[in-house]
Amino acid sequence: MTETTKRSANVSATAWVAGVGLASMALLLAVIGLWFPRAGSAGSAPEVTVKEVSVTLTEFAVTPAQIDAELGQKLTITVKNDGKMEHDLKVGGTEGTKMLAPGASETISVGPFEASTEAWCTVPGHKESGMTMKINVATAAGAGTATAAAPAELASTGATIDPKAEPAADWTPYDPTLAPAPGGTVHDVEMHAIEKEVEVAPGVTQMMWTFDGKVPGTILRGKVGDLFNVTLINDGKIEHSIDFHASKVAWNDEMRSIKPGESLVYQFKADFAGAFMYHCGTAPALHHIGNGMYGAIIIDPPELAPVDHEYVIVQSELYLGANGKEGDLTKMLGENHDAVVFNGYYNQYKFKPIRVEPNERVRVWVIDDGPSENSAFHIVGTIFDTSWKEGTYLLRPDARQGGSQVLDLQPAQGGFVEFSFAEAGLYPIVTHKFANVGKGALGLFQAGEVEMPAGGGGH
Ligand SMILES: [Cu+2]
Repeated sequence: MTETTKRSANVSATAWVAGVGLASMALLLAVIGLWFPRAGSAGSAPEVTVKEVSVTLTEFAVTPAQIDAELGQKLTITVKNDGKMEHDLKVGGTEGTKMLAPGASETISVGPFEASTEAWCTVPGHKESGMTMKINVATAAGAGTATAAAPAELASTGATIDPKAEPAADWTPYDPTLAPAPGGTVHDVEMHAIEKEVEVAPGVTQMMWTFDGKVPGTILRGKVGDLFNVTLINDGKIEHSIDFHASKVAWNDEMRSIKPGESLVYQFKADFAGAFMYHCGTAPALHHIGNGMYGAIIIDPPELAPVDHEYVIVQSELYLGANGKEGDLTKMLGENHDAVVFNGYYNQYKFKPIRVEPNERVRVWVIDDGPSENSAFHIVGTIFDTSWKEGTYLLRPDARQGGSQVLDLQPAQGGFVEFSFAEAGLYPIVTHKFANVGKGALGLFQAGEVEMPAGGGGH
C-alpha cells in the first residue's frame, strides 16, 4: 500500500514536471510558428500518404492504445489477435477486420482521415473493458496532436422504467415456487446459453444473456452427495461458460468458455449444502452476470424440516441499455444500477402477490446474485424464527425465543428463512436497504383473502 502510494506520488510529480515542460515547449513552438509559417502550406495540393501500423488485440486492450496520422493520410493496419477470445477491430465500430480467432491476423486499409477518431472491438462489452484505440489526426493548424475527443456518450441512452406502468394482461411472473429435489442421486441436466429479448419491467425489454431463456436461469436442486452431470450448450452468438459455486472443480477446465455451437460437460459431486449461485464467467464476467447469466443451485442440508410452502427469490440488479439492447457495462462498472429486482422483474410480486394462508409455515430461499449490490432480505409484518445462511443455521426455534428480522447477504451469498403470517393480510417483501425498494425490490405475500388496495396487486 505504502509502495503504491509512494509510486503514484512520484508519478504525479513527474507528470507535473513534464506538464510544465510541455507547456513551455508549446508556448515556444507557438511563438516560432507565428514567425515561421509552415513551409508549403500555401497552395500546394495535399498528398495522400499511407502509414503502416501493427496492432495487437488482447483481453482487454488494443496495443498501441493510440496511433498518430497526418491529415488526409491512410492507414494500413495489421491486426493480430494475441488473446484467448475472438476479437475484431473496427474504426467507428463499422469499418475494419472480420472477427478474428485467437492467433489470427488481418491487414486492413482504412482512411484517409479528416479528423481524429476511434477504433474498437465490437464484441459486446469488450470496448467498455478497454479494447479501444485512438487515431489522432493532426489538425489543419499543424499542432501535431489532436485534442482529446469530447466524451459524446455522457448522457445515458438506456431505457427508463416508468414506476407507474403495469404489466400487460398476458404477462406471467417468474414462478417463485421451489419444487423438492428430484429423486435419485444422479442429475443429468442440459442447459442452454441463449441470448434473448426479455421483459424486465412493464414495457422495458433487454437483450439478456440467459441460461435456458430465463432470468434467473433454471433453479437446480439436489441433496448432499448427489452427482450432477450438466451439459452446457452454447446456442448464443458470443462465448459463454458456467461456474457452479456448489462444486469443487478446476477453473480452467469445467469453467472454460465455449464458442457458439459448442458444448461442454460440467460434472461434480455436491459435497456441501448451500444456496449457491451459478453464473457465466466469460470475460468480462461482470457484463455476463449483469446482463442475466445467473441462477441458483440449492443443495439441501440434511434433515430439512417440513414446511407448507417453499419459494426461491434471487435478488439482482438491472443496468439498462437501450430498450431491446444489452445491459450497459459502463453502468455496471460504476455500480450505477437502474433497478434492483426479485427473480428478474421490477416489482414482480407486487404485481402478482405470492399467495399463502395465515399460520402456514413458509420457507424462502434467498440468493443474492448481484452482481454488485447486497441484500437485507426482510418481510414487513413477520419475524423469521429460523435463519440459515452460507451452510449453517444462525437461528432455530428453541426456549430462547430468538427472532430474526433480516437475512443479510453479500453478492453470491445465499440462505433461507422460515416463518408464518399471524393474520390474513398483505406482507411486503423488501430489501431493507430502502433506497432499492423504490427501484423495483418490492413484492407482496398475500395471506388469506384480502381486499387489494388500489394500485397494488390486482392481477
Ligand atoms: Cu455468458
